[in-house]
Amino acid sequence: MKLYSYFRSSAAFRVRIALNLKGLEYEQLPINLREGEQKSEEFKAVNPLGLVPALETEQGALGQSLAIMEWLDEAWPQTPLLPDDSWQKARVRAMAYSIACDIHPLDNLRVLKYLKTNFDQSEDDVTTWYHHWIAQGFDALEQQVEAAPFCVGDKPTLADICLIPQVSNAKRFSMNLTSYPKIVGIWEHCMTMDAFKQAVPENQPDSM
Ligand SMILES: N[C@@H](CCC(=O)N[C@@H](CS)C(=O)NCC(=O)O)C(=O)O
Repeated sequence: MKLYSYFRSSAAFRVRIALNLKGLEYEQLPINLREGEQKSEEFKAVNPLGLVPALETEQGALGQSLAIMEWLDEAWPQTPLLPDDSWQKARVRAMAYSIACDIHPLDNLRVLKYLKTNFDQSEDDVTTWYHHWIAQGFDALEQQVEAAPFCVGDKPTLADICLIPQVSNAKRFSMNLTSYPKIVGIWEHCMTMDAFKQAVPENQPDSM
C-alpha cells in the first residue's frame, strides 16, 4: 500500500501508527503541505479533498484517516484497534471523534492560514486560537480517559492513535500540558512503543 503523507500531518501520523501496530508494509509518498502540493491536480485526482492522508490500495484510493483505520481494522483484524465490548468500543470512538472531528479541524493548516491571510491575524493570535481549541478538547478528554497506559483498557485503540499526534502538535506549539497528567501519562507510555515511535514526524522520510 502507498500512503500519501506529510511528516507533520497529525492525521497521517494516525494512519502510520495504525499500519505499524498491524505490522503492515507501506510506502510513503510525501505531499509537502507547506509547498501546497495537496492542492495539485495530480494529488486531487487521488483525494479530491486535497488533504492528507490518502491510502492507495488494490481497491482504489481512500481519504479520511478514521475511515482508513476502520477499513484496515476490518481487513486485517490482527492487533484490533477497537475493543470487542460494544460499550467500550463506543467510548473509544467518542474520544477519537472528539479529537479528529472537534479539535483537529479547527487547528488545521488551511484554517490557520485563512486566519492569517484573510483576517490579518498575528502569529500570536493564531497561536492563542490553536491552544484554545486544544485546551477545550483536552479539558474534557482528561476527565474521560482512563489513566496510563491507554485511554481505554490495556491495549492501544483508535483513541490513543488520535490522541498521541494531537499531543505532539500541542507540544510543538509549546502548549503547557501540566493540567493534563493522565493525557501526558498516556503519551509517555505510547512513546515507549515502536509502532508509535516509528510514526513520529521526526522519523519520516520527508522530515526536515
Ligand atoms: N478529516 C481528515 C483531515 C485531514 C487533514 O486535515 N489533513 C491535513 C494535515 S493534518 C491537511 O492535509 N491539511 C492541508 C491543508 O490544510 O491545506 C482526516 O482525518 O483525514
